[in-house]
Amino acid sequence: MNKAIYMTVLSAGLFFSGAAYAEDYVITIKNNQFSPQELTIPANQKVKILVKNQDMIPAEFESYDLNREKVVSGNSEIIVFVGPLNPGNYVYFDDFHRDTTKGTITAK
Ligand SMILES: [Cu+2]
Repeated sequence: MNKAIYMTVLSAGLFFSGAAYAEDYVITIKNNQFSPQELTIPANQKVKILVKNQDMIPAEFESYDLNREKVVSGNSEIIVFVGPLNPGNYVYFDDFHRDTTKGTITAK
């Protein structure tokens, strides 16, 4: 096939592989609290999580269990991919507010 058609097929393939992710999940930060504090996601699947910071000050979404660390500026959002995870509980926290801002992701 010619190159233009090949590129179209290739990008269609990328598009459909994008659709293979589980639905998007949202974690919101407001008043130094995660919401929900306990998020349940499917095990054994890659999951896309939108982390929205509705506070004016920056936060850092961090998890040793998930091996993730990413700053979220005030009034902005980031995307974090996790998994595929074995069934279990995975702790995360705001590294800038460790004492107040914690949550758990449960994969099952
Ligand atoms: Cu950190």
